[in-house]
Amino acid sequence: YPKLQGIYSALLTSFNHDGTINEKGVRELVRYNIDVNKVDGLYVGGSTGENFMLGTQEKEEIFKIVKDEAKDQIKLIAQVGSLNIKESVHLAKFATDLGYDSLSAVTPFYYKFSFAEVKDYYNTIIENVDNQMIVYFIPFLTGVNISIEQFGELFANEKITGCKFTAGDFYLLERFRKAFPDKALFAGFDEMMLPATVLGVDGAIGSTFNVNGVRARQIFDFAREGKIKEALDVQHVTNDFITDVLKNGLYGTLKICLQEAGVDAGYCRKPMGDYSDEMIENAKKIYHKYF
Ligand code: HMN
Repeated sequence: YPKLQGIYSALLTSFNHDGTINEKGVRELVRYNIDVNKVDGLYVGGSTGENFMLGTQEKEEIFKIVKDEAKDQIKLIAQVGSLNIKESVHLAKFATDLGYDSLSAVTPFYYKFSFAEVKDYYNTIIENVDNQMIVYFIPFLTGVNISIEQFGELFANEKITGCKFTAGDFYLLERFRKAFPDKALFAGFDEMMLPATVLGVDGAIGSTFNVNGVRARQIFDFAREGKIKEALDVQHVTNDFITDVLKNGLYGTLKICLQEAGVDAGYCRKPMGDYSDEMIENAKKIYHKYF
């Protein structure tokens, strides 16, 4: 399987006000990421896609629309992880048949699964599909930690080819890089992209790249060229932006920013709340301050 690398937006999902998928909006989000953010790929069905609040058919629909819009212009990763492993297996086949370049699955969460169970989950999802798997490691939301030794056990399956590392533990990140130089390692926290790049990640997957993708690429490229001062200057502006966005509500603010940029990014899905007038005002100000 080809090794993935570069800048990937964790794709937002555009919803109508009633919570149904806004197909036109999803297409516009894909186009904006390709044409304006100039990403190398998209991570579809992740946290940012509000995936864990969706039904199976809705997940299928999003995978279909995104592939249909992106064609082969960029790489596509389908996040298929779910507590319903039958659904994961089904979606893994579905996305592979559509031509997705890789699968990814969040570590199974909520119940305290043993590592043996986590390992079996990954092996089961990937078993009957001709595709690769990127482990989605996000301990602050799942409560699931994986040690270097355990990553080694997962990688005993050659179809498991990488990790999306959404954690601030740079010691673990460095140990991972040293232990698995050939595995695709993606940074997951946009606000820590510079240090992660210095430690040798192959790319980054982030929510804020939907709006701030151009700066993300600059940080990545500067850091890889050893131009740390230049990279840090861009990271500082990026983190001013991210701090403002997080304060105002992450996904909603990104969507309102995109609306200011002419993209029909729509609403968030319940249980996420509606936009208040104040939130909309703030988000518009944020957009025009940084773009
Ligand atoms: C996804 O699955 O949607 C993303 O890849 C997750 C990604 O790591 C983002 N994490 C979350 O939204 C929880 C980050 O881009 C994050 O939003 C950003 O660094 C701001 O904190």
